[in-house]
Amino acid sequence: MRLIHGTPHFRPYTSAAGGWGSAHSVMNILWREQAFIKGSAALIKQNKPKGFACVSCAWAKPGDPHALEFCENGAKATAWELTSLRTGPEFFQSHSVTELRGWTDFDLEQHGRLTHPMRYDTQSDRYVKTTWDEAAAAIGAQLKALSPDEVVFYASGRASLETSFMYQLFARAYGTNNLPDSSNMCHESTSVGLQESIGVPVGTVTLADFEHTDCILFFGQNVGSNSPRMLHPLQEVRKRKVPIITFNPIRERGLERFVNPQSPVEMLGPKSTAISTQYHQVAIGGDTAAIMGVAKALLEMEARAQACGGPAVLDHDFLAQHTEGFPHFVEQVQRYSWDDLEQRSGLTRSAMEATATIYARSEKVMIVYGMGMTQHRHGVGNVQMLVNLLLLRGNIGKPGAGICPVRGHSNVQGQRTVGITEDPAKVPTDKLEALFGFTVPERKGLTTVDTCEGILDGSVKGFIGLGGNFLRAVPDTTRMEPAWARLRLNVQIATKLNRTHLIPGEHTWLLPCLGRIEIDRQLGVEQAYTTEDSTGCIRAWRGNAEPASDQLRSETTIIAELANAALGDSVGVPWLRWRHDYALIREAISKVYPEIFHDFEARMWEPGGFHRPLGATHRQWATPCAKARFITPETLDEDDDVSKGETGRNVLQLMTLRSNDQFNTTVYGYDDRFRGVKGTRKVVFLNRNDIVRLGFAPGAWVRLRTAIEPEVRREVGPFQIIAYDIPEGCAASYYPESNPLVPLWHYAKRSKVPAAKSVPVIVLHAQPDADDLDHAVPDTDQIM
Ligand SMILES: Nc1nc2c(c(=O)[nH]1)N[C@H]1C(S)=C(S)[C@@H](COP(=O)(O)OP(=O)(O)OC[C@H]3O[C@@H](n4cnc5c(=O)[nH]c(N)nc54)[C@H](O)[C@@H]3O)O[C@H]1N2
Ligand SMILES: Nc1nc2c(c(=O)[nH]1)N[C@H]1C(S)=C(S)[C@@H](COP(=O)(O)OP(=O)(O)OC[C@H]3O[C@@H](n4cnc5c(=O)[nH]c(N)nc54)[C@H](O)[C@@H]3O)O[C@H]1N2
Ligand SMILES: [Mo]
Repeated sequence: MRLIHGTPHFRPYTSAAGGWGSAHSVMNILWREQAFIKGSAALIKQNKPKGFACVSCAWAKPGDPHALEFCENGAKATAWELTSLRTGPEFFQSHSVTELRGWTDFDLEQHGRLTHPMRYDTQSDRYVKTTWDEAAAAIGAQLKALSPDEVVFYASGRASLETSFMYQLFARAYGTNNLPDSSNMCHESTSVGLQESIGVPVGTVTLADFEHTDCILFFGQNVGSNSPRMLHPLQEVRKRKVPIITFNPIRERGLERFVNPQSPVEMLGPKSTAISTQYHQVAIGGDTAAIMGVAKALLEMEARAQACGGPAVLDHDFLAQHTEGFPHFVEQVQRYSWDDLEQRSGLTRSAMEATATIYARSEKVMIVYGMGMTQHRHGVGNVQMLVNLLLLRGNIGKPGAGICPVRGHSNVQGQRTVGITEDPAKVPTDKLEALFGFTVPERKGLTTVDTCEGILDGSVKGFIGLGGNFLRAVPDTTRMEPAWARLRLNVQIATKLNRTHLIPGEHTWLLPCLGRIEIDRQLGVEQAYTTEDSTGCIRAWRGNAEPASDQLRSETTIIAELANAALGDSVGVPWLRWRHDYALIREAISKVYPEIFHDFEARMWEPGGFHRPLGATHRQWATPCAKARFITPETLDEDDDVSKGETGRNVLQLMTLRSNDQFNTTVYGYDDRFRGVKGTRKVVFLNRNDIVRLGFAPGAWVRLRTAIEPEVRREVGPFQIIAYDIPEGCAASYYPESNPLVPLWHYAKRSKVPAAKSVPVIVLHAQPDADDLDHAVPDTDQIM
């Protein structure tokens, strides 16, 4: 079943990000989801005090919001949740699970919101209606029969602080630290890297810093699609003539030009704002070398300044007083010749010097970054190199400066703050034990990659998913699916049907929950809940739309009831009472984390919320040496995997990306407007010289095969080649379609984030599937 498409085509996108294209795209999805009236009413309250928090990304919302405080993709996420379409018991009666496995990600979710609790029935191969009581009792009994270390409690990053706190308490009271989450595939390289370097696991920049900064460096983050509300502060910054220097293998539209779709003047006039003042198309995985190059240029400038008695380029006072490891960093930088650095980064010496010149001239520099840095074998090293660059001129711990990881899911940072982590050393276990009268298990739990390994080897037998689409988001999906089917217990708390729900285990339950935009009434009282954004800002929200079905329960209620069924009153957590009044959960949170959450109930309603305290923002470094640390990678070329497989010039580095029409595994449509792609996702972007050199032509159908560990066949396709402005030796295709290419073991050292941005691949000739021919693209040669 295919619901949309139109004729696919590729045409270079020449307009700015935002603008009429964005407005048009929002109208389209509101109509398609039949959510025009409900959706439009909701959008007015999006990201407003007493309104609801956008369910899309984690970018900060201002305390004094604009009249319409949402972006194109936030509006799509709202329409997606408020859709009038439903996936109820009749739907499951008409479609077997085997049949549904043949549906696309788009078609599955497009069918609308789940409405009833469902149980998988093996005999009929269908989901059948069940009751909440039956589900809770059966799941509770299964959990009692399994040993705690065999069960995994996964969290995608949307659930509120209240739900997340309760969820980790449930897992730990049950007896395990198996609490993997989506950040294990995302910004874990940040949590590990920043903690080691500056003593905090999160970014130091707040929205206010954008008002003071005088230079922004932007690495590997696609702001136009993935955090478009940030385009507003960026536009303000550009109006002050502040330089923005971007490092990205491809020229992302949102990083080039922007028209604010909410400004009538800009929409009707010819003007757009140029975002990046320098744009460096670094090779995939070449950032460490590029930053080394910038540092090398700075050291050379410093030497010249010293020789002629000019003002210092580096902040020597800061380096002496606040840092450790600077001499070793200098040694390492000096080890590399400009030739080495040019070759590894794919940039010219003059590009790196041009960055250094602006950097040296600026007093308050911030660095913004995303998955282009963290999802590499050397993801942690990448993050630490960004810190090293900032430390050279004291750019952490003063207004307008700092490090700014752009988080993904809207509460992914917050769920970690309240204890969702596999590492018990990161939670105040003494407080949990004193308050709730149970012993927190000492053994470290499983991360996402560990969980996959456990599923493959059979040691993980039970899985509870608090949101997400685990089996589609993880690496090596072709290997994972058959193993997943051996799970004894599979419980999925979700809003829409996705592929993870369609590989049932022995006992499988699909539990539909309220979305964040919906009113959550408990004993007649509308509940509020809280989230933490990418800038460490915590605030309260309330849903404002009527629920999609009267059968839906809040995530908090569902967890309380499962915990009660599995544990009863064997621990001192009043699960059932908490379910009815979320203020009680907040009270518990503030007892466990008083430094962050004191006076929680009052402060959460402050306009703009409140910030969690972060030592690094006032130069108190919670590292073992009480200083900020230069941590320098020992080599530029840490990704030595290529030597383990195919070698030579036919191996390309593949990055797996999001289109402008998806939220992770949720596919809103088949267009990637800013990259000029319409009507298809089955494409691979290649440099024209590589296409010719490898004996292909634009528009050719190919398969991609992983070029490491050749004994395991990892392949995807057929995809069509698009000739694109991407560095030679690099390739790009869409996530999650290309996840089967990422070997499970191919993850960032130390953080275990799958290296989804550097997969060595080779390209093979292929025939299109019959179905694909209907959607073949006539004009693939036209792009860029
Ligand atoms: N609309 C929408 N919003 C989202 C999401 C979504 O899917 N849709 N997902 C959310 C989530 S969970 C997350 S984590 C974020 C993800 O947001 P991003 O961090 O922007 O993630 P990606 O789309 O994977 O894009 C990574 C960017 O890094 C670049 N890149 C890739 N490899 C390299 C490299 O080696 N070096 C450099 N310098 N750049 C590189 C790519 O060209 C691309 O521009 O967005 C969140 N927001
Ligand atoms: N190859 C490759 N793989 C990647 C990435 C990549 O760039 N490349 N990115 C990685 C990243 S950064 C991330 S964060 C992960 C994402 O991994 P996940 O967080 O596991 O996946 P999502 O696609 O965000 O989950 C979508 C599902 O969440 C459910 N859902 C939506 N809203 C709610 C809600 O309010 N409550 C509940 N209970 N359920 C809800 C819906 O059923 C929907 O189908 O993927 C990772 N995988
Ligand atoms: Mo993410």
